[in-house]
Amino acid sequence: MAEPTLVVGGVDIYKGWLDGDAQATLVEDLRAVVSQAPLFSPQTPYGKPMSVRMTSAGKYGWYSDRRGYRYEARHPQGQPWPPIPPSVLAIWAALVGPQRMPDCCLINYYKPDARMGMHQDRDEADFGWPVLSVSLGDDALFRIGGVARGGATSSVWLGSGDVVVMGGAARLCYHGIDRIRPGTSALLQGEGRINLTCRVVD
Ligand code: MD3
Ligand code: FE
Repeated sequence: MAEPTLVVGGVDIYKGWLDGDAQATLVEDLRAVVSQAPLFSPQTPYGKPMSVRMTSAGKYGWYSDRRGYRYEARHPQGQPWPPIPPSVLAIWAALVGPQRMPDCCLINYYKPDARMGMHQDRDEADFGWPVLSVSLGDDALFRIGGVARGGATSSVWLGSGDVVVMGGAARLCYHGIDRIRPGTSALLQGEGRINLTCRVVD
């Protein structure tokens, strides 16, 4: 398996894993997903809309409303989620392995003022599988802490084409996105950032 460029808080970061052509192909494939499964703003269990807009591909999509955080087999409009594009699965196969493909590819879209508060990813059944994340578009300030809320954190800027793999002890670390830096990438039409997170759910 490939060696990460750097390891921050136990998370493996592959800087520039995707070249410009690969990034452009991904964006095209994701636009096709979004045309079938439009972006929406999930409500938190506390009733506030999230600032990040989302949709998913795969067997399950991540969803949230007043009833809580969970995975759903259908988009809120009722249709099944589109399949995960082969361009995304290829990244998973290269960095996680080909034995088991992810059940969900969550697509997060950040406008310049969007952020994601510190949280754990714990809605999946088996934390033995890593989460893989792909950054596209503007740079984002990523923050990672420990497995308990509060305590020391480390920050790192993620740029377009960077891939992050969270496995082992890091799988349950608190993490979030403090802010994005608009205008740092020309990949997308206008400002913003896309993040993909691939997860095994069942
Ligand atoms: C560290 N997304 O969708 S990806 C999320 O950039 C999420 O949109 C952020 O956190 C984003 O849940 C961060 C990097 C990431 C994803 C999952 C992790 C880091 C992680 C799980 C455990 C530890
Ligand atoms: Fe997360």
